[in-house]
Amino acid sequence: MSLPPLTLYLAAPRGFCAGVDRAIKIVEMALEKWGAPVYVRHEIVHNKFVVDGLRAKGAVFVEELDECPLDRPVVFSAHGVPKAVPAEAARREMIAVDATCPLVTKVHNEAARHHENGLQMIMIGHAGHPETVGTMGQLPPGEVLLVETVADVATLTVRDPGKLAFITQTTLSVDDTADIAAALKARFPAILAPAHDDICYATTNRQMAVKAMAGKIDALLVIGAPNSSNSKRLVEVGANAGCAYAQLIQRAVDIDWRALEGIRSVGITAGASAPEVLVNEVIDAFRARFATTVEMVETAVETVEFKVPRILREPA
Ligand code: 2E7
Ligand code: F3S
Repeated sequence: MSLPPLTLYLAAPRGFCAGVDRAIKIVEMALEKWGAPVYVRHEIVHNKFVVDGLRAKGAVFVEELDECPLDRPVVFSAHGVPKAVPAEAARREMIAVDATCPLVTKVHNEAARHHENGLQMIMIGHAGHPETVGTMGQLPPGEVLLVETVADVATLTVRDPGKLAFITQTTLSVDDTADIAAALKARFPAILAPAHDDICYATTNRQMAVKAMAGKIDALLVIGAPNSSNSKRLVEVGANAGCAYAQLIQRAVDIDWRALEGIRSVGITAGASAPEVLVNEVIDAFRARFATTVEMVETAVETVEFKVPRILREPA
């Protein structure tokens, strides 16, 4: 029996960004340097496959510092931590390695600089997400106000409309953020803005590739975790760009084959925390069911790399 034909469009860039590469390397190098167990505060990146792999090598994942013994190293996840967390680790005299993405640290520094200049901050982000919690936690309570939607802008109560700046989470929808930033500028004309926003290159590039493939595909599958902000944004971008069927899947086993019946072209991308082995697993699952042709939709080439912290480059 011959298999039905199907074209798989593969987004490029997709998958791991430089911050994720670095964060995973930090945990691996910490395990090499100090042996197991190495504690990691929060999932190093939001991917079960990555977390399970590191757990098998001796990493122990916890949510709070007080779950870590004093005599073992602790790594802070790529999403960043409130200022109180490294301060508490230092007070406890723990070895702490910070895997916060340098592009998140840049936003932390931006917030601190505005605060020193007497500005109150407004953060565009998602409530409760660890990056938002970490960035807001760089400043004292009340100094960073959160907005999630254009509607939130109208209800903000600020200290002084003439002394404001805004920052953003790095993994937001580029288009939604532009709308919220415009609403902020309309309501507070004096607000200081980042050059564009604080959305990182990886988020921007992955969204751009999805937009480029949207017109060619009947369905979009985004490989990523349900708690991965950047992955969820890719599903939304696909839906907004006209994909009638856009789904987040963690692995090939999550594909709803019945929903794909009769479909002839599928777009595949992966969030910044999803490893390429899972993309290959999904491609193989298609090859088993369809006469599959794979085509690349490449909208950017990424060359960004980040160094690991010095403590891991020095001998033990
Ligand atoms: C850190 C940051 O782990 P992720 O899925 O995280 P998000 O923030 O998208 O939920 O992806 C990698 C990553 C992205 N941003 C890590 Cl601040
Ligand atoms: Fe950093 Fe962006 Fe990746 S903030 S961890 S480069 S998705």
